[in-house]
Amino acid sequence: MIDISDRSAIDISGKSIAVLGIGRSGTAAAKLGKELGAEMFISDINDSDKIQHSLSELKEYGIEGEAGNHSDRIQESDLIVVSPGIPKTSEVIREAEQSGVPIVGEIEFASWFTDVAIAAVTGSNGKTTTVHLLHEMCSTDSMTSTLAGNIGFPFAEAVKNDLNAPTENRVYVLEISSFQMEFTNHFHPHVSIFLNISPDHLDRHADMDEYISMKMKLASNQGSGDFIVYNMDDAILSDIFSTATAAAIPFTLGPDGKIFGVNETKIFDEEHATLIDLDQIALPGRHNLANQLAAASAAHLLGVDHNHISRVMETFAGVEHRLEKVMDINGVTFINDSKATNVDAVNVALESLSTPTILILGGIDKGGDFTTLPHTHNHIQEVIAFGQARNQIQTAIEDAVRFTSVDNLMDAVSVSSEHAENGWTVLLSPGCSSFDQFNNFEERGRTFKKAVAALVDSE
Ligand code: UMA
Repeated sequence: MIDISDRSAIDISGKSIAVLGIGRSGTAAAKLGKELGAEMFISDINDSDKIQHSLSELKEYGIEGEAGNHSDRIQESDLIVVSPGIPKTSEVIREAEQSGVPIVGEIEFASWFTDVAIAAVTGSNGKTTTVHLLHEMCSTDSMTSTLAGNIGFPFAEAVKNDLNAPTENRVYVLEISSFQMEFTNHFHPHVSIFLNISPDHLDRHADMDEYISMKMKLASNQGSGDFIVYNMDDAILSDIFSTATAAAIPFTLGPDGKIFGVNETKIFDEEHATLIDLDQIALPGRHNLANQLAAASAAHLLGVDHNHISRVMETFAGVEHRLEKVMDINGVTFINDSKATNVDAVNVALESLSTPTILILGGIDKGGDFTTLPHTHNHIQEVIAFGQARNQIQTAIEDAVRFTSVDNLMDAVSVSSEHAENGWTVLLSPGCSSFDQFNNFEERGRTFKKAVAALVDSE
């Protein structure tokens, strides 16, 4: 077995390592380990065409694997690397825990092989927008930023690329989910960024306390010289970080942020110099202002010039699948917010709109409460629900607003276009994960956009 207690002494060369899950993370971790001289074996409980395709690609790379079951070979390895989608309650993990083989997540594994500074963003909502903003802010003449993690580009792949072509003055900007923190020991961001905490993934984590404690692991190895950027408007975060050992840097939508403050008209810095006028910021919405402040504070700590930070704020218009305007058809605006996989994100999307709205919800429920949506947001005219959670959503919505149940997203788009009136918005903000009908939220968002485009073609 590999002794992982001392990070600086970890040596995987010649050791046998089993990787669980042949998705993006698992594939990248297996290739990274192979590159570093370990004997890699990869295993997936499912046996789809896609997995078979990945297996043959990995075989060409010199990595053996299996699909359809997790064999005993896993428990005989020196180390197990787990993909984020595999819960710690799964059978294969329980067996591994009994056999005593050390288990780490893909993020932890990758982090052993780089000393590049890491800025890691977590939170229930806004992570994707914030990492994109921070990545733009850290892409300067003197700094190279690599964006990786939960956004879909595995950290292990980024680290492997850098082994082959190391770049000076690099920073890794990582989006980190609670799943990715389940098996970490030494993972150590230089700057950790905590956006907000609200109920999410309660189908995976035992309860809210466990969910919060997974997120907090992001800061557990930080010490003097490191920074925790946190949202002091969030009661849970504010409570936790008032006693942090790493320098805690609060941001807020008010004037009292540590690095930047906000008043009615502008964001200003510690010297009270204007960073930017609020009406010059390209990305609308108060929730996005919080994301901008988080990214700007982290960028400042990483040494980025304020002129460059404000230039990014002036030009950054948003991220695909996150409140993305698709098009206007006959006075109806279609918005793709497929990245909203929990009810809190749906609330944020609805708060940013004031027009009469048809809300499309559905997918696999993650323990969210849909009941309050039509009562909190009076502009909802109708809820259309699709997929596995649609009956559950119907029960929650009751007769608060018009309700239509459909099989799939394509049907939801076509019903919405029949029901929407001039001046209305059709918002896909599903509040659920996508895996009942799609590979991921990106595929769900693209399907929505195609279905909307098809409405134009059919006219
Ligand atoms: N599997 C097993 N054994 C099991 C259970 C599952 O082998 O007991 C297999 C599955 O069959 C599957 C693989 O494990 O083939 C699943 O791996 P994965 O779900 O970790 O998929 P990846 O492609 O590696 O994607 C992961 C993240 N997925 C999840 O956290 C669910 C991606 O985040 C991330 O972009 C990617 O790594 C790159 O690092 C997606 C996500 O939905 C976007 N994240 C959640 C969210 O944002 O809400 C947390």
